[in-house]
Amino acid sequence: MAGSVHEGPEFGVGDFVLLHDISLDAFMENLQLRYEKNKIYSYIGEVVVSVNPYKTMDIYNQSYVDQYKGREIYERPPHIFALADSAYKTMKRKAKDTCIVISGESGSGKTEASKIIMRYITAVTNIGGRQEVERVKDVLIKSNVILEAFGNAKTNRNDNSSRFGKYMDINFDFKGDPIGGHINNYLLEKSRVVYQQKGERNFHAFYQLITGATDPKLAEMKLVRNPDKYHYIRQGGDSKCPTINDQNDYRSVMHAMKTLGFAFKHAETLWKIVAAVLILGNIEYEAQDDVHDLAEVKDKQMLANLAGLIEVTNDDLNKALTHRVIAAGGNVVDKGLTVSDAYYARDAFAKAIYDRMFTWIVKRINEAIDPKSSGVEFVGKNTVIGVLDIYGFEIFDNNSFEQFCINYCNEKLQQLFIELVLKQEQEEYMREGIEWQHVDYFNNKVIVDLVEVPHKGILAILDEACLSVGKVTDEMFLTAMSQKLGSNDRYTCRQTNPSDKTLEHKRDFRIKHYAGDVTYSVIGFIDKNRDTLFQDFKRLLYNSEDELIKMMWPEGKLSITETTRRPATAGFNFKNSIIALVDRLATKEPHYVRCIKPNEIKSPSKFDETRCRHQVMYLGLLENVRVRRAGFAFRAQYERFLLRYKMVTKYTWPNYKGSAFDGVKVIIKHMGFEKDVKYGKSKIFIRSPQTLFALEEARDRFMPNIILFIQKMWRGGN
Ligand code: AD9
Ligand code: MG
Repeated sequence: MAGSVHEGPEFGVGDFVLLHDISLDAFMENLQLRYEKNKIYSYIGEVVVSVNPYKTMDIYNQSYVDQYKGREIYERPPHIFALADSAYKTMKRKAKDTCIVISGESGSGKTEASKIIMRYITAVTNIGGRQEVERVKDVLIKSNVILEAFGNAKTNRNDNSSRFGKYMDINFDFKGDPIGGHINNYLLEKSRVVYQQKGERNFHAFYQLITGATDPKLAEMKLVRNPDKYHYIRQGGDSKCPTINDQNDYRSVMHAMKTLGFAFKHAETLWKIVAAVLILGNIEYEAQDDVHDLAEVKDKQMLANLAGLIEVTNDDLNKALTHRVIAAGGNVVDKGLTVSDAYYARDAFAKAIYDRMFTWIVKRINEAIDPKSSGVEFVGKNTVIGVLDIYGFEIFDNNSFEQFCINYCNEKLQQLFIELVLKQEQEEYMREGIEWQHVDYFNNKVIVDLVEVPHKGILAILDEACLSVGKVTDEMFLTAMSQKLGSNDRYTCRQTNPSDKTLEHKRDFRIKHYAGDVTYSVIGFIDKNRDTLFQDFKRLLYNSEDELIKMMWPEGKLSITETTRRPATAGFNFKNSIIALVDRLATKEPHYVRCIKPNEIKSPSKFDETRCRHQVMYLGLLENVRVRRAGFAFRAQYERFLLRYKMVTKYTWPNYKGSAFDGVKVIIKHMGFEKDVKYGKSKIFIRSPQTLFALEEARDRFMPNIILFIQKMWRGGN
């Protein structure tokens, strides 16, 4: 392995800050060169840029762990281990909470990166070999297996795509050993439960159950071992995915549940819910008669099977699937559903029951990893490293409410990134007593405000539309939005007048995001934001004989007259959870991994320049380089600097007698770099990359002499 961040010209520059020319072209050229030379990691200062290799790389073994452990970032070629180590060191040495924010589009390698970080942390901790700590590590790693089974799916972009956002805190004791953690999950893509696009699958759990469960178990659940028999999991076409072994994964999930201490009965219920969703998807309706179009379940046996799985009575289930109880003027009345309403209700039911199960699983995992119950003796301050693996910016052909939420989340994270990177730089200069220069950058606060400000933001306008009485359509919401936001230059309404037959009827709006323009179709916004599940289903599940299902639906206890208050909307909840997340991240010292997907075909050798360029632009990487370059390209503590470069002058080699500060000054003077550096309280700051290059080259030149010197010493000593 080459020595330092300066790996030699054939690999380009390891740190983009060291580019001679800061332009998008130069950035892309370097990124591509490095990728082609199998250098999947690079830096922008302390930010790691990672390009998905789409092949197994032998760069995560113990020898790599040893080479990065305890080192400073610039001392070794770029690697995600260096970032993990830096976060860990800050946490341990300064007893400061840190976080690692991983971003990038679907399939760019975020989840893999988060797992590599976890593995590094488990590899460098618990030197004392405490058994309780080993157990905690095992539990933390196994929790992923369960979460991925229920929250990941094959999509057209990624065979193992996380369909939820995840933030995980890992808690450490004063020795720096992991003692537990906590997970927050964000917005599971529950629409997938009832619908998948061509080429995509439902959540892995469905296929795991069907291929992995034993024959008697399947028979007990009234399932057959053929995924194509189930409407909810066959819409994408192919239920098999060559890179996934559902049968083995089922066993791993069962094993992981055991390791995490899930009660056997609870694990059974989870699979029964998965089975129930499969059967629910096959429930069909027919009209009772020609006049009313009132829905009736076609297959009564199927209904009974479903009732058996979720342990409710046939009658109650039948009623919930075909009727709605409504409170009208103090009276409670049963209203039959039309066939199309009944299908709508069925799908809403399937989504809600799965979503609620996922939330319960996260809660249960949190109990298993709770530091207080980990059994590790807990003394002194407990610090955390938070790892955020969350959906990247999404621009599809058709963008809806989900993309709107995801992109809003990315705007928030981008804002935090800009503020923190600048803030960190500013604070460091202040700490070191160095004059700060103002840097111009695009502050995306205007876009965040457009979405989230009270009363006037898009989410507020949407909530207002959802809460108003009478029938509100998506188009009415669009009109209201355009009236209030018409003058905002980040917003464009693309609605056309439906009576003008010469035009295609458009019901879109466009937002100028920091990452580019995105057009959202307004269709479905009201419905998705309201996210209503009829009280009938909640009551049904609350009355289940299965203790766990009952526990998942406490609000089913309320009677119809008690539940007139509308539950908070999906947008409102999402906004609050993201604001809380950002607040939480802001209190920690951040580290960033920016992931790039090199091509659309999962190829280990194709660098699709256009696609990569686009990602570099919307991740704001060039801006990041500029911010970093505006100040000083490089900085290092005096002791470290002297140790690394003392061989470049005869005055400092082999040992300098004075202080490290004086030694550094001798080197800089000798090399003629005085104009390019500033001396802080504990660090030297170097303005231009060329100076660092020259130092590294000088070091490389003197290295052979040093080896000779050491050999001589050895011989002399023997
Ligand atoms: V999504 O937004 O959840 O759809 P991610 O999480 O960004 O997406 P993921 O980590 O799942 O992507 O990576 C996608 C695939 O790329 C993995 O399943 C691996 O096959 C491949 N990958 C990613 N990173 C690495 C790596 N460091 N080494 C080898 C990798 N393969
Ligand atoms: Mg992922």
